[in-house]
Amino acid sequence: MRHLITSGLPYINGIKHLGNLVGSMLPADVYARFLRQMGHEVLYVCGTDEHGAPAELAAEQAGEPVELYCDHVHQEQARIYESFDISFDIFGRTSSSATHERTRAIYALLAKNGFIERKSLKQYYSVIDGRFLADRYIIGTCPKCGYDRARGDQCEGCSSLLDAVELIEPRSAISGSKELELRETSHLFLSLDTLQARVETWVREQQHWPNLSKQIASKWLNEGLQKRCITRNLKWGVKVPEEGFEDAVFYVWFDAPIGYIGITEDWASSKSEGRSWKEFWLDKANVRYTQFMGKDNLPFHTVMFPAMLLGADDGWKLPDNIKGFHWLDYYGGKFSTSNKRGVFTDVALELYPADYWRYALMTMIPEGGDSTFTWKLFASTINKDLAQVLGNFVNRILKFTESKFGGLVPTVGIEGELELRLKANCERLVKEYINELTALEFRNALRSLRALWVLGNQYVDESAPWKEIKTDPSRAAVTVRSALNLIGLFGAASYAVMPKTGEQLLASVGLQHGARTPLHAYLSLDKVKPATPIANPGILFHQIEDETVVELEKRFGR
Ligand code: B3M
Ligand code: ZN
Repeated sequence: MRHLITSGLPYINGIKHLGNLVGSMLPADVYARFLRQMGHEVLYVCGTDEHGAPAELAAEQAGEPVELYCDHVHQEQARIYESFDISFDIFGRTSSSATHERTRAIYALLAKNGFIERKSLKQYYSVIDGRFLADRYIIGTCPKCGYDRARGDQCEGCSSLLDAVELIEPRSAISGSKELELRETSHLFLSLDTLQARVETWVREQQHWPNLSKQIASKWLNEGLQKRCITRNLKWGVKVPEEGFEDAVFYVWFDAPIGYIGITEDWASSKSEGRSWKEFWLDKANVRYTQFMGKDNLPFHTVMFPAMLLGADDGWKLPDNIKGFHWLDYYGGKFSTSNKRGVFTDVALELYPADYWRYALMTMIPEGGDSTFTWKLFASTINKDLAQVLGNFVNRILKFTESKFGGLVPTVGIEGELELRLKANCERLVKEYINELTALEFRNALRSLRALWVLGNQYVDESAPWKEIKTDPSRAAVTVRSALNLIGLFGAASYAVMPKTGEQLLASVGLQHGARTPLHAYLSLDKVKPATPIANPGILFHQIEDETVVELEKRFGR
């Protein structure tokens, strides 16, 4: 079984905040690393989503031509994710020719199969802005719930999908102007209504999806699918292969998910050494496909993209599992790119190493509902879990090995009752951890990981090797050897969440991270060879003091 993993393609209009990272790329990376470590073949595909009006407008604001703007932001985003150790097999771009061509090919199949309709449409043209306004650039009151800042494509108040003309009291989000004219232009529509039955049948088979994904899919299906316009009057985007559409491009949500395929094609042609993208997209039975994304992207992934692939009817692989996340808030309010509120991925890395963020964010992941980031919570997570539990255990054992055993893994001594119990407990927790990661239950998995580290401290507190060394040195040797093996186990188990730390822990006891060494292999607590010299990396995690928290709150707001 090959695993295909995708995370929602980050939009190109700037540097993303931590909420974006924890709601898609980070959990996808933890899953990808975990699967590779367990011996599975994994292809993790992601990239920037580059088309649409927001890209045009962001480029305009930056004073750059849109192509150049996208080049810059793509490079910048790629650099940041690399620094977060996100292990993409490729971080591509929807602006590449592969995605453009694949979009037109899928469009052609949909047209051939009768799922495309041509209709003329009245669309808002803003006289002041001198352009047609894409749906999300029209703001008004939601006809369904009355929220007064609903966007023309979707209401954030009730998450209904909308058509801009349905909005009450529409105005331009760019200039605020109410001088809008409805002008008639010709557009292409995807017949989601005629595809509804196929999508429904498919969704009904997806009982194993997380509840959030099932709920959103059912909500959309129960409302009844409507024909959806898939063209826009913009310059920047995928050209439409139809006469009369020379001034139009495809709607960004039409080509963006096709980007998963196009980017896989780019992977195959540039980095795969002869592999074909078809092995992942046209070999249904031998691929397991898992998607990660924020909840606002769920309607498109649970219904619209599947509808497109089902309608294209060419043997496409559909996702087996779709994991959506709620919002990570900043002090109870939204992280906001436009208002520069919260912590952004570039700045975060200037403050603390990637593993601090990866661990802390994974413990706060908005899985069952929205969750909140505060600096106090961040600091206490680093201090309590990483510094006081994991770091403290590792540092005191390595130091003790240096001072009492000449820095070598002890050779003498026979295991006793305590070690048997320790192994049984490790086995139980590692099994839980593996099951939880497999089930994409990240909160539970992180709790199991921490519980595993706690076992280490409990074990050495109980054996007290600093006393044993005086009364029964061979007992002390057993304790230290077992504890050094625990460091190996902790390294392997932590690796998916904190890759650098994981590798460092393994290296400290003379082990190497092997992509194909499954976690079970460390459970016997005998992988660390007696007489191996240890390598003490020093303090692994630094505590974050209260004064620092106050400073950070001052700098970033609260
Ligand atoms: N670009 C996510 C966003 O930035 C969106 C995901 C596309 S996934 C095909 O809102
Ligand atoms: Zn609403």
